[in-house]
Amino acid sequence: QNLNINPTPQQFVSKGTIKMPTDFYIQQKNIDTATHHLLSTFFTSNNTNTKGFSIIIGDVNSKISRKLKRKVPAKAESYFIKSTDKNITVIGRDARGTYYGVRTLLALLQHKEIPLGEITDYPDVAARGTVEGFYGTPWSFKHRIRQIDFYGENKLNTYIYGPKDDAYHSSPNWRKPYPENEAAQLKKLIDRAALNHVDFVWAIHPGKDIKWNDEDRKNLLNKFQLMYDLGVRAFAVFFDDISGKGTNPKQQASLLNFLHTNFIKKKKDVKPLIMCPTEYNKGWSKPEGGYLKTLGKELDPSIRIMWTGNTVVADVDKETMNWINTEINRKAFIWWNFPVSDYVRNHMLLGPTYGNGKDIANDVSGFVSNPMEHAEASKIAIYGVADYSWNMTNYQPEKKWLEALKVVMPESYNALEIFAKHNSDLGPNGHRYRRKESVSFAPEARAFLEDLEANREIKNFNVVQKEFQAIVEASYILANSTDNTVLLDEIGAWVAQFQLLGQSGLSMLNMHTALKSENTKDFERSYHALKAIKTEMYKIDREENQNPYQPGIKTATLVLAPFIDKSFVHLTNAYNKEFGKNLEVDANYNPHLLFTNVAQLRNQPVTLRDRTLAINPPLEVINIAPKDYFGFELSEEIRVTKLILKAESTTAYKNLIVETSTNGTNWSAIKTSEKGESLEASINKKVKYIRVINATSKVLAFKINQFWVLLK
Ligand code: LTM
Repeated sequence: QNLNINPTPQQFVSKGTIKMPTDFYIQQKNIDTATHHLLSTFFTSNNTNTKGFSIIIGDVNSKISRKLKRKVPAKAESYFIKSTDKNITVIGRDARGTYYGVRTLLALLQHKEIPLGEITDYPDVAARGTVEGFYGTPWSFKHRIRQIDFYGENKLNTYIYGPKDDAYHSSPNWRKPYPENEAAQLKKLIDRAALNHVDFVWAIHPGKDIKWNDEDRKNLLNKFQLMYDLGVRAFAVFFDDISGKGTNPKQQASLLNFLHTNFIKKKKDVKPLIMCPTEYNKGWSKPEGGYLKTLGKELDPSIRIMWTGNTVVADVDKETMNWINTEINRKAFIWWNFPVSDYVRNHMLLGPTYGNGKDIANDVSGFVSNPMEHAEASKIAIYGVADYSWNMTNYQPEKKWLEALKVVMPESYNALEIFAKHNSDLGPNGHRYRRKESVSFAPEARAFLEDLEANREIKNFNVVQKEFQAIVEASYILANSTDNTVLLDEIGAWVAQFQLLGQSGLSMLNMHTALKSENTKDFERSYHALKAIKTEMYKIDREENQNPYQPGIKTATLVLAPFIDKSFVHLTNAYNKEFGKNLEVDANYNPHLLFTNVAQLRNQPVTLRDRTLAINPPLEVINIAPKDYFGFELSEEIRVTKLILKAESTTAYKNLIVETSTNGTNWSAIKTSEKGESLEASINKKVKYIRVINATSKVLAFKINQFWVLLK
């Protein structure tokens, strides 16, 4: 029997069912405020009295049958439930275990019948949840409240608060207290987390400007105390994405040990520290520098060290864990960079949670997901993370994904499934992290194109037509759904784009039908309709989600959109040939290339918008060795008018030279000037190559916030 509970309980021995009683008699023994509150959400004076169906709830120290207490696993946060036709007993190993037992109990009481039998349950991973650690607009108060409740519902116990764009989390304001209104909201969140048995871990990111002196040690202690006063009982220190003095592992370890001794240990009620290292993935670790080994050796053993895997954005497996755990002398705390989309902001990542090894439960001290700026939409992935980190070996990505869709949209989940299955991949990106998309439709698209290009009868025409119709209908349903308007607010622009894409697919099919029956009037109408739809899509892309990194709204980019484009091009060419016409065939691609020898930039996408050619700004610090360069190789000699570089710190500008070339061998330097925070060059000549080069003999490390050239 499937209990339909997330996360999936470790063991359930079924002994049939009984009809749901109407009245209950609740005996609460040794339960805390959070559990008491949770019980009060279901059991009220309307459905409880001493003659009702008996439910006994307590922990292993309560006065409950010893025989039953022995069945509670000897693991933190575990619980045991026995349900018979006479009564139900819920026993937790500890306060959180009892809370989780009650969560399960309430789920059992949601149906017409109560499942009888025994549930023995515990989490595989100690710390499970999320790290709000992305760049971009931090989640709102309303979203955070919804998240924390969602974590409680899904037995996630950790929310690490570390939004990169919270001024009081990072430099230079980490030293300052939160303004009163923000502090008041944080307090509410911390209280809400306690009510959901979620550890609210407040993270600080001081490494950009930290001074390794007593004053900054005091500043840190002071800020921790302020957060403690707001109710925080768990802390993290992040040293990711920094350069310069702050990256020194000995100093980092010494500071963290200082905080451990002078704050964590003294307080008695605070959890062990969590830290994010500067070399937080294998790709960036330089064993010769001994960074990780130093942390491993010098950090107090209780301090947990975060790790993103073999690269910044990666799935982790046994090998990943073996390598890092040996380096740091402890079990790494996984910071999983999914479904975070701060480096592909024009995409929605709504696919299943998959890719991590199912055999690493004993190798990690924690597993948290870094989500999207879109909190509600991220719940689809987080739901999977809850199950994966609780019951790893039994984790089933697809099943959990379908369940998650139903949880976030209880009415319109079928429409959401159509939308989400085509909006999962990230598109090409600097981290080369990709996700499956349009899995069941991909073979249909391939077969359709093969038939089309071979000028054969299209065998699966109806299947493809049905899919496009479903896309249009699903988009209408979603756009007008009322069962999760918070989600709709986030995905609305993508849904509008998706609907247009579906409509463009239908027009493409009409073009095919018209061509086959030699109906030029119908063909041209559908051709122009498709072009008009594309214009509307272009408008949405230019008007919505205009962030400075990856502006716009992209939908179904892995399979559907290229499929429609290819078919459109093929059909238009065939039509032009057959009827001697000259209808325009769109080729909306960027012919220019990135030109660099910097390994960290090699996969960075280049975008062309109007006449502006830009590198997609990476979020990490880039190390530019002597003579290393980055720039563009144009498709042909083109007049370039202007070059702009905006780095996070302007100190590197004096060490950089802008050069142009017509052949990639002979270079001429262009005069640059510093204007405000930018390095600018006025060029106004025809070139094929243009680059910025490190003209010094030392490595330059800086973040590139903007880099673009203007083409004439
Ligand atoms: O991953 C880590 C440890 N740090 C940052 C994150 O803040 C960011 O969200 C992700 C994804 O872009 N990459 C990082 O480097």
